[in-house]
Amino acid sequence: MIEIIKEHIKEVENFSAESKENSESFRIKYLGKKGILNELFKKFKDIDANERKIIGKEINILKSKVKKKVLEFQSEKKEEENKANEDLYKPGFPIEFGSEHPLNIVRKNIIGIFEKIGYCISEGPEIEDDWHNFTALNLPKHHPARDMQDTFFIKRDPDILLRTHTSSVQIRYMEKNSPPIKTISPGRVYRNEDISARSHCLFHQVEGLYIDRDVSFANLKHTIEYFCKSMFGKSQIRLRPSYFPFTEPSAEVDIYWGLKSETDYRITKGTGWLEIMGCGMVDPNVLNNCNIDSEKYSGFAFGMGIERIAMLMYQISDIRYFFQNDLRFLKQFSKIN
Ligand code: 2NL
Repeated sequence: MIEIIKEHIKEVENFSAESKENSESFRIKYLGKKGILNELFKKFKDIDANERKIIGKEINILKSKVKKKVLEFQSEKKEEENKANEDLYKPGFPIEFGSEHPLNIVRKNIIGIFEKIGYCISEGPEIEDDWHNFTALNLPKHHPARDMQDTFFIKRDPDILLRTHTSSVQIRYMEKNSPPIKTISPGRVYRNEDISARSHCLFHQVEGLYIDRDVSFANLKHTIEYFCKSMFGKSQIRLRPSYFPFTEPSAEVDIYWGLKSETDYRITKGTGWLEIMGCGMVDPNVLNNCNIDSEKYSGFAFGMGIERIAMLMYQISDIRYFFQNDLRFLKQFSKIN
């Protein structure tokens, strides 16, 4: 008897149904009322007690193999039916629209404004060497901005670091191109700020650079006025003397925001004026460092923090909102409601 059962097991294992009828007759042959399994169970009753254990086990193996095969056919059949019933005209599942990050919206706005007046976009590595981040920018070896406090170093001697401004991109651009140069460099920058609840290490910046014959401070002022008018709808600005190692003279740009609302009072500390960026005439040393003849060419540069501009545009009170990825915050910038 054991041979007969083993024979059946082999047959079941090798069976594959070519058609619906085929699989149905297979099911009846084994699982039907007068099927093979029932017949085997009938005979099982008359078997010697010492053989029962082994034969019972084999019959059960056969039964489970048959059941598995039958289930396989059934699921195959269902799949085919589902495919046949698929309605190709059915509308798609609704997709939830995401929203653009406010920093991205503002970055694109800024870029668009400068592209209109002929600036190209330049990008570069976030991991920089000492030359492009510091030395070429006229930052002497012991300048405080180079301090461990402000810079994330990846490696020392030679120094490899996370760029602290996107000026490094513009150094690279000047090394590869000759004037006239008109480029803006948006990107991430890193500062090793003191550890406190309010501190953060990643910022976004846009820097601009224009180099040609006879570029003047008046050109710089006019460009910034154009930018402020396009970005904020306000063009009353003032340039306050300032200092950057890479520009001379240097200035801080304030925009007249006005004092129409309580928020205006709060954000301008009651003065109506708001600082929005830094700028200056590119220091001749910087031009020479990039093999641009400072006797022949001059230029201006400016830099602004995207977070700061976005906070003004959208009246965001805390910079940390940008990095928390709280959907309640982010959804407010959706174009589709
Ligand atoms: C700020 C001030 C500034 C620059 C960036 C620059 C770049 C080159 C040469 C000279 Cl390659 N200058 N960039 C100049 C003045 C100010 O940024 O407050 N940024 C957030």
